Amino acid sequence: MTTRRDFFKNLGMAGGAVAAASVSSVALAALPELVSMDNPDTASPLTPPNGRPYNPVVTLNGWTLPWRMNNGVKEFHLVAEPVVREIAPGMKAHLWGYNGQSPGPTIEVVEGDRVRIFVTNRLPEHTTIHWHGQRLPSGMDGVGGLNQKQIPVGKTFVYEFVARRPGTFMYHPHADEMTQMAMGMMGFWVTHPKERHPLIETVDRDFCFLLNAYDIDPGSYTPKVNTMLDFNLWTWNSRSFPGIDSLNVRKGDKVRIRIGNLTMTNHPMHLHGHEFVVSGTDGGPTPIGSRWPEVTTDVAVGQMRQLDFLADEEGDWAFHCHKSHHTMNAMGHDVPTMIGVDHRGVVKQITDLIPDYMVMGERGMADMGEMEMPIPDNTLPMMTGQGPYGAVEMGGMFSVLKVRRDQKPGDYRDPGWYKQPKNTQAYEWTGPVAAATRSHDAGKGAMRPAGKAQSQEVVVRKPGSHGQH
Ligand SMILES: [Cu+2]
Repeated sequence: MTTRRDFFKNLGMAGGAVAAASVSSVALAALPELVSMDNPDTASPLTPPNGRPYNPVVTLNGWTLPWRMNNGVKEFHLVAEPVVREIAPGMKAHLWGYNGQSPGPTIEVVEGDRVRIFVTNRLPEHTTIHWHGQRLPSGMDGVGGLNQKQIPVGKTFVYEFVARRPGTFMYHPHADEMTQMAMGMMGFWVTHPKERHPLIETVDRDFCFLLNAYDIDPGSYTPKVNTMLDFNLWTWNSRSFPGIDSLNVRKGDKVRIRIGNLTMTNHPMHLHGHEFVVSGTDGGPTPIGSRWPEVTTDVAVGQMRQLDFLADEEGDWAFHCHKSHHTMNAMGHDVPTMIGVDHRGVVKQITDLIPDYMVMGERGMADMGEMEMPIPDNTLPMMTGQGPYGAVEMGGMFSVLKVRRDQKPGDYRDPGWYKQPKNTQAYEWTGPVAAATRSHDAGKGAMRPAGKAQSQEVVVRKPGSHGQH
C-alpha cells in the first residue's frame, strides 16, 4: 500500500506535474496499485497526468484518487475497509471508508471516458457500490440483490461503464445501507465536460464535499448504526468545525462549490457576503433561465447541488448549514435548559459522581464556547473554534470562505485571518443611550371586535428570579 504522495514519487511526477507513466503489460494484467491516504488535510488538486485535460476539483479535507490508464480505460482501485478518521483535533472516530479514509477519495473523470473500477471488500460483511446519478448499464448500478450479487468479504468486483454525462455525482454502498452509510462509506464523483459546455461555466476554483452525520456517544469511538434520525455529529466529509478547512480563494475568482447530502435530513446551506446560483444538480447542469440568486439553498436527502458565484468581496465569510443545531457538536440530548439557574460550585460535585455530566450555561449557551468544560475523552466541545476576536461558538457544519486580493492563482493555502480595514468593523457606541419610546396606541386597528376593549396580559416567566422555577 502506498500513499498518494509515494504514488507520484514512484511515477516520477513531482507536485502533480504532467508525465506519462509507462506501465508494463504484466502490471496491466494485475490490479491497479492500491493508493491510500491517512492525512485529513485538504490535498492539492490532482492535475490529470494523462487523458483529456480538465480543471481538477479540491475535495475539502479529502483527495482525488489517481488512476492507471490501461488501453484507453481509466482504471481505479477502491478498497472498502475500516478506517480511523479524525473528526476534528481531539476526536477520532472508528468508521468504515475507502482507501484509508471516510469519505473515500473523489473520483474525477471526463465525459466520454471509459472507467473501470476495481472494488476490494475488506469489511467484515458484504458490500456493493452504487454510482449515484450515472447513466450506466443496469448491471453496473450496484444495488445488491437487484443488479448484482453483493461483493463477499475478501473479494474484488469490477465495475465498468462510460461516464456519459458531465456533472456532480457520488458513490455509496447499496448493501446493508443503513449500517454502511452510518459508518461513513461514501465518496464524491465529478465528471468534467469534454469540451466547452453552454451550461457549465469554466471556474477558477472548484470545491466539493459530502454532508454526512454520525451518532457517536460522547467519549466513544464508533457510530451507533441503528440511529435513524437523532444524529449528534454533523459533518462535511466526516469533519466537523473547527476541523473543516477553510475555502481559500482569490478576489475576483469564479468559484464553484459542489455539495452532496448523504445524511437523513435536509441542510439549508448558507453563504455570507455573496450571492450564488444553483448551476447544477446530480441531474445535470440547470438551464440558465431556471437560475436565480440565492444566499441559502436547501440540499435535501440524497440530493446534490452545485453552487456558482463570483468571489468579489474580500474578507472572512461564514459558510454553514443554517440549522443551528447542525453547527454544534455532540451534546447529551437530555440536558435541561439551565438559563437562569446558578450552578456555580455544583459542577465539580456532579462531575465527581457523573463524569460525563455537561452543563448548559446559565445565561444562554455562549459560555460554552469559552469556558473549560469538563468533557469526556475523545469528545469535541459543543461550540468551539477560536477566531481573531474570540470564540466562534460553532461546531459541526461550519467553515469559512476566505477571499483575498493577494491569494495567488492556484494557491489553496490558508491566508490566515482577514485584517479588517480601518473603519469597516462593528464598534462599541460609547455615547449616551436614550430610553426607548413606547407607543401607547399599539395594535390600534387590529382585527378585534369593535367597541370591546380587551385587556390581557401574558405573564412570561423570565430567568433570573429563582422562586418561580
Ligand atoms: Cu444541516
